[in-house]
Amino acid sequence: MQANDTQQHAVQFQASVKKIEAETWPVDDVLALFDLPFNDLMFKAQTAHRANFPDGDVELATLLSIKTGGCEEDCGYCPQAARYDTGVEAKKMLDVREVLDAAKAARENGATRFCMGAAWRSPKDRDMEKVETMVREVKAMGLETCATLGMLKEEQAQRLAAAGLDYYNHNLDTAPEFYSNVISTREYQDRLDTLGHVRTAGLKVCCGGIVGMGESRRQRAGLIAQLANLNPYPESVPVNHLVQVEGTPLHGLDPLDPLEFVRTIAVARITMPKARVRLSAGRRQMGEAVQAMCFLAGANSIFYGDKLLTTENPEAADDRVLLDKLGLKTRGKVEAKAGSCS
Ligand code: SAM
Ligand code: DTB
Ligand code: SF4
Repeated sequence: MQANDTQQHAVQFQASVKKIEAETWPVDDVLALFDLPFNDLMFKAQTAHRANFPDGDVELATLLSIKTGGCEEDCGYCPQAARYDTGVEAKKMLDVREVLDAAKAARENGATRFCMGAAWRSPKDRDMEKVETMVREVKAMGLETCATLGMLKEEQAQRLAAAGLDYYNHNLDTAPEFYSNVISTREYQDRLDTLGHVRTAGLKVCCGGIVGMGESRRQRAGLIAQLANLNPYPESVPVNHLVQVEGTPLHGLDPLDPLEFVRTIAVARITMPKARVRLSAGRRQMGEAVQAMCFLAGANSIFYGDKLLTTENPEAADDRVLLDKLGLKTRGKVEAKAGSCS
């Protein structure tokens, strides 16, 4: 090959790499996965799952609402928005001690990740110190730490990273073109900006969305494409089934076909093969058979504990029975560290 040919070849190669980086998963390709015959989709998802997670274990993550209710945002699905009459009372932030007690109980129950959620549009600078203490001390117990506090400024993400936070959860929630049907008080781009600050701070990204909000299959594919095209894609992908709460604008929608939820999990697994795909909100309404199909489709993480933030989750004891029935191992138990908060 002549030198010129070689250079031209290198330029062409670079261009094709750039294109791949720019959009690894066009929406049409993701939609084509959704449209596969169910068994073909499940086979592809199982193949990706086994190749990337040969142990096949399930991660147990426990959630705690550290600041409940009274939120100024208008997310149409959310029982914690102050403007909807849902019966959720606004409370002040928990004390560090209460959070550590809950983290200890989660660890004793077998959880390896502890996720602290706050009903904020974004944390106020005056709240940061207390949250940092929570993160530092939960981390010292040997648990992986995750927080979901709303939009972050770059400096806030850096502070959380310095406190020892492992993951930051911030969801894209839905496809860009459906977003304004659900939320008006912040933009899709605001969410992408927060995710950028989280990455720059060196935190791992936990980012997913909600299905069953009246979106089309193409829009579900649009959400997954957005997530899969993040570069790199999130380490953790929570797929929430809308929990319909009376008083929220999305209450009373026709329920999503459960097989469509299973398809969404499978497509997340195929397009983000190394991510922990979390079967998140909505498990209580799903029943065992649908959950079992979700595990088969590649879900390998759950929220574990009888409460999500404000709504019910299956009892931990029932989850242990289900995992046992399915012969699913859980991710290694955290051993209590000597000298850690007890
Ligand atoms: N306030 C912060 C925020 O919005 O980023 C953090 C907490 S917020 C409750 C975290 C996520 O929970 C939302 O982005 C949404 O994906 C999910 N969520 C809230 N209400 C839900 C519901 N009723 N059903 C399913 N998922 C829900
Ligand atoms: C996520 O994606 N789902 C969790 C967690 N991240 C914070 C929250 C689900 C909330 C369900 C409604 C509630 O309990 O208030
Ligand atoms: Fe507030 Fe978060 Fe609920 Fe939206 S999802 S209303 S930001 S707590």
